[in-house]
Amino acid sequence: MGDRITHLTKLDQTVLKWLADVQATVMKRIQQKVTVETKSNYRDLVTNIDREVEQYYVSAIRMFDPHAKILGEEGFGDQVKDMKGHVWLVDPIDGTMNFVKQKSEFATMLAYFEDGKPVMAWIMDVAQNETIHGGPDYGVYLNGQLMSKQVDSQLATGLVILSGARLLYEEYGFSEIAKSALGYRVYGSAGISFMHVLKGQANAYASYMKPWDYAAGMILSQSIGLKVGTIDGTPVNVLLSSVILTATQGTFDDIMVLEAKL
Ligand code: 2AM
Ligand code: CA
Ligand code: CA
Ligand code: CA
Repeated sequence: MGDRITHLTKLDQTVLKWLADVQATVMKRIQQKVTVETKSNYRDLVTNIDREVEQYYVSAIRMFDPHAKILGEEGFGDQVKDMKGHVWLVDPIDGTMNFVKQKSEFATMLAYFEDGKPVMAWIMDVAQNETIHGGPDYGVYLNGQLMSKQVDSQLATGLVILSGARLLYEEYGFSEIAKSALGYRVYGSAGISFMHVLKGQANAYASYMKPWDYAAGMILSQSIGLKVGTIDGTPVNVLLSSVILTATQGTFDDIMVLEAKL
């Protein structure tokens, strides 16, 4: 076990250095001209910074872990078909619209698996220079400070964070969840949303997400004792997009009761 912790500590320190590099570069580049393009539709934005950061991660991972497979949103990694061996999931800029319009409330995320087993994850709130990092055998840290498990809570007593589009179009029972909670919030970044739940500021976060949107948040949530699952109760397959719910146990159960009534 001592060897395992040494190995995880080295991994953590290595990735934290990459994150410090990315943080400094992104906050400098954000003051210069950012090239914004659209992908699948006019609201689906990508910038030169999203691409540059992903390329940085891909070359850093290749150097550190040459046999690893990398699944990155912007496509500079590999075609990952299974979770065998070392697999990294990368979201270079999460909340690109916030990045472009607010220059705040966007994240950068990495998740690392060995033979399908969650090992370590990192979510950085880039503008705040705040990172939540850790894993199931390592503990969960906020900027290097061990985080404690939150107290359990019910849906009616706290905030839930939801995807704006799903709420607006009343999909997946999101409006029922919002009505049953004390209050609801929409942040426009999966990473920032996960951070709020990890810190105990919200009871739950639910959104339709792609693998790189939720892989890191899922690992950190499970490692701190939060419940993570798909909203329809099917097992999570981290290579597939689905509606993922992360919540305290009590709130998770309350939301699943609502979902069963839909
Ligand atoms: P992105 O900025 O990395 O694309 C915004 O609502 C949140 O949802 C962000 O975390 C954003 O990630 C993600 N997102 C954007 N488009 C999405 C889509 N079509 N499906 C799922 N998540 C999406
Ligand atoms: Ca995107
Ligand atoms: Ca994302
Ligand atoms: Ca992204």
